[in-house]
Amino acid sequence: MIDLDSLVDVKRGIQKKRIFVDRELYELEQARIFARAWQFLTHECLIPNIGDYATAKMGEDEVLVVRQRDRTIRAFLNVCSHRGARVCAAEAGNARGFTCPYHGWGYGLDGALANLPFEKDAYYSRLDKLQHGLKPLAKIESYHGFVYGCFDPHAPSFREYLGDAAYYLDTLLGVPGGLELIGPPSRSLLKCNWKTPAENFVGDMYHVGWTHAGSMSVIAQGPGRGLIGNPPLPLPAAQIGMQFTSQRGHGASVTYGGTDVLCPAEALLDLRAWQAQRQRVLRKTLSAERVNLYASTWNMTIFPNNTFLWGPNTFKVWAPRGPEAIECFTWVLAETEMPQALKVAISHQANATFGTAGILESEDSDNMESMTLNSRGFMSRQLSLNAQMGRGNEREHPEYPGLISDSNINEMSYRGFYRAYREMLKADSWAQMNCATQAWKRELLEGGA
Ligand code: UNU
Ligand code: FES
Ligand code: FE
Repeated sequence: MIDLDSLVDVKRGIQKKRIFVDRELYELEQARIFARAWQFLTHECLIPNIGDYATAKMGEDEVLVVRQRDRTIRAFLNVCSHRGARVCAAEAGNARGFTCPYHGWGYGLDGALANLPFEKDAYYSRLDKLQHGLKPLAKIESYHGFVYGCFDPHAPSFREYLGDAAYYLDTLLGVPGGLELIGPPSRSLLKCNWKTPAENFVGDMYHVGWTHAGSMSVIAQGPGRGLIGNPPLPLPAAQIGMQFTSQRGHGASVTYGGTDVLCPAEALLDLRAWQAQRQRVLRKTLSAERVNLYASTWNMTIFPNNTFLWGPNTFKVWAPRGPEAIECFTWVLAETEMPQALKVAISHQANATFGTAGILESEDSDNMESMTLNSRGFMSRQLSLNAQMGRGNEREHPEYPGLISDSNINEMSYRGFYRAYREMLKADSWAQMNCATQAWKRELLEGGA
């Protein structure tokens, strides 16, 4: 039996290093997190037409997401009901149905078994086709065009799952015309535990001026340049940014201004003009705080393993493949109403910085792989991880929901992520989680007291 309280000590803000390599814990994560949490699948704009499909990963399961004849979206395990081969081998495309490459069982767009070879001659019509469709997901929802799925029929709605994080996400998703993803996603394999990127994106601005000092010194523009090498902050921390965390572990670090920090010089003026015009529009309906959030740089994780950068504009899923490996999917994030030329510039920026071969991506990957490999040793894995930065400074805010800290360089959202992680591993049901979470703020606040 795993002693979760000793692996994740919420009050002290520490975790055991073995969380990155332990096989038994990994299996528990599959059962309790990836089989129950909402996970990102695709964006509606990537499967606009009837018969359009994309494959996605939920935990280690492969899922086939399909636009139906009535224009709704359904999703199924990409597993043939006959002998279990992968039904659809392509990453994305358009089809009238799906035929398994092994023995030719044919499924409709709705996942129903439509064609059974030798149905009369060899099965003597005794196989009930209705019982042998593709296994559908329990839940699927489109949130402002972003499609999420869930295997657990008892899970709350995606909006409820977001909780306090919805306020922050809606600030971006609510721009006129909304957001879109540019695909297909690039895919890469990394030798790291899935939590190493999830925790980095949930709120690590600490590493940016240091890990990325090399690439930032070449490409950073504007005020972001001032952070290279982690010099003393030029302003009080509260004027540089904030961090938030929420009940289910979603969180972010927000750096005020500087969304153009990594923007290529030739697109800089266009991007600034676009954002200035957007801010004028948003000011009519949103509070000053929210307009400021729109105009800021974000690192965010939607628990468990969906992360994005607002500013550099990459949107990712870090799908687990065993304790020490992941498959990373990367899309580019853009505002739907942006002119095409600006989307192209953003796409170049995103791929050059945090795409598969992005120069900042490789700096991050080095850290994520070393943290994982370095947790394998018998002695090393008994050490602890420290996420105590900013303890005692977390607080509630009159406008911002959840808990916030008055600095973007902080580890409050790490503590929030691992608090929710431990709770989801421990709880037998959503009711138990809901009961435990009523005290979530108190537990984090008491840690700092
Ligand atoms: O590494 C990061 N998370 C980052 C780097 C975020 C924003 C700008 C640069
Ligand atoms: Fe943070 Fe070493 S300084 S991991
Ligand atoms: Fe980074």
